Amino acid sequence: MSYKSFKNPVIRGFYPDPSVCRVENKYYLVASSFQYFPGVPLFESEDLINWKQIGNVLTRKSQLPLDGVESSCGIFAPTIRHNNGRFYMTTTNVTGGGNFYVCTDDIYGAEWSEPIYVEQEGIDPSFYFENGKTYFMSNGHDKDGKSAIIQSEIDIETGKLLSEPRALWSGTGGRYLESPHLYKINNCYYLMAAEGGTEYGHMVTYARSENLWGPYEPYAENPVLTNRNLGGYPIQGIGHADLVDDINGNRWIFHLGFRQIHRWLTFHHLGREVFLMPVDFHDDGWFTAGENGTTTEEVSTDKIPGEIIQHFKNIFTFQNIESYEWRFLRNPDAENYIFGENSLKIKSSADTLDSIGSPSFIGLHQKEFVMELSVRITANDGEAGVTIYMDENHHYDLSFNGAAVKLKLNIGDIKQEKVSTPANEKETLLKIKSDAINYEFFCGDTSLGKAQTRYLSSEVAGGFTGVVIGLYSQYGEQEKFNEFRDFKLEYKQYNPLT
Ligand code: 6LW
Repeated sequence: MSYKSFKNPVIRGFYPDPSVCRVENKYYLVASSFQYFPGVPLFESEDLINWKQIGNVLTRKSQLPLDGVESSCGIFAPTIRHNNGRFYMTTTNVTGGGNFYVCTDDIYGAEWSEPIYVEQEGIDPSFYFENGKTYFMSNGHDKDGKSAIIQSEIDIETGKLLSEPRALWSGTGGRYLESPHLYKINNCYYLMAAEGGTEYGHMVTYARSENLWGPYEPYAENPVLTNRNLGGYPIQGIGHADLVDDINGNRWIFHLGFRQIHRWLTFHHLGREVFLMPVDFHDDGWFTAGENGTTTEEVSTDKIPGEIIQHFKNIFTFQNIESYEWRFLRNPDAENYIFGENSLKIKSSADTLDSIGSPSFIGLHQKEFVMELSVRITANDGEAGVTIYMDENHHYDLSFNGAAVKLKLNIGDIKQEKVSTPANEKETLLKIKSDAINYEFFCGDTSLGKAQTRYLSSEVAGGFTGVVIGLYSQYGEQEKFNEFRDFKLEYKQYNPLT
């Protein structure tokens, strides 16, 4: 037997709430996107461990109205499923419209449909298809007002409820019962959920039944997967999971987790990422997951062919970034951005990085603790720069206005212009280097100082997102573009255990 080892997370950076489906030998995965546009990034894989983004599901304002949406609101957890040749993605816009789904017959080509709304309470909607019927589940409440996973039958053409939502299971008593997914495996229904909240107490639990509507019997050893008892381990917050089978009949659990910045520092700023562990079904019909019910950074398995090599994209330049990898804040004005061969021009909008509007900002999710970034900026109007952005109240900005390079730190109510150094040329070179603990900011080769990663973490900023590295323009008054050239972002893998 040949053992293959792969590294977690398999998708790195802020891509929370993964949901996966397989069609023949290809897997498709979606993640939450909150206030970012386009919404619900879509990935593809042929081997479970190498993932490539192939687009985004929500690409139009009519599907994704985000005006004035607060950070970490907007689009919550999605589910992707394939039925009768059609892909469906369901999610919640918590700021407007609630639960809805979109569909496409061609995941590589046409854009997805307009939203079809479903009048069912709760978040984390999911589908189960059987015998021409569609069942729709979400988190919600039972008749007594207690948290429960609820399910209705819907008309898949119109989204109309064909039955009242009914409670299926109330979990094991953990807070925030959410993330329901239903599967039929070997003639038995399995209802999986997450509990404990998406922080250090997060966990995956499940129950099973011979009947679609229950009663559901909980797995006696719940939680089936959690790292909540692994103090000091760098991977935490394991939960919100989806099962998928491969073409050889092996089963896998995709789920979210996060990497804390150091064994003894319980902060994470890269957001919740995508992890993968094997699942084992036993003769009694119950399943176990992961390594003794936990998620590890290094996974050794005989279920992935030995010849498959895990690659990560570690260098990002204007030439190799796919258009759909860029993230904008809320609904952007496309006229503020001009893409060239090795250049990007950005014109200020009326909004700034400190607002919940749509500042002129175009970003990439930070994928590794250790990175080196450089970009050449020609400033023509207002301020142009690079921001290490968690939300409007938590961001570090390295900026240039044609006269000075400034490092500005924004940590909640504390805002400090840490350094300002004169730079009289119209063009300057900005650099940022980071490790798990600090960012260091440079004008050319001159260091302007450091700022700690922890103040941009979810533990400090709150919310559900992770750091996005943004190129921005603001405070322009003449409708002129600032120009960014020679952008290079290079990552190194790093294990906080070593
Ligand atoms: C998501 C919920 C959760 O909808 O956090 O960790 C919410 N799980 O299931 C936002 O990501």
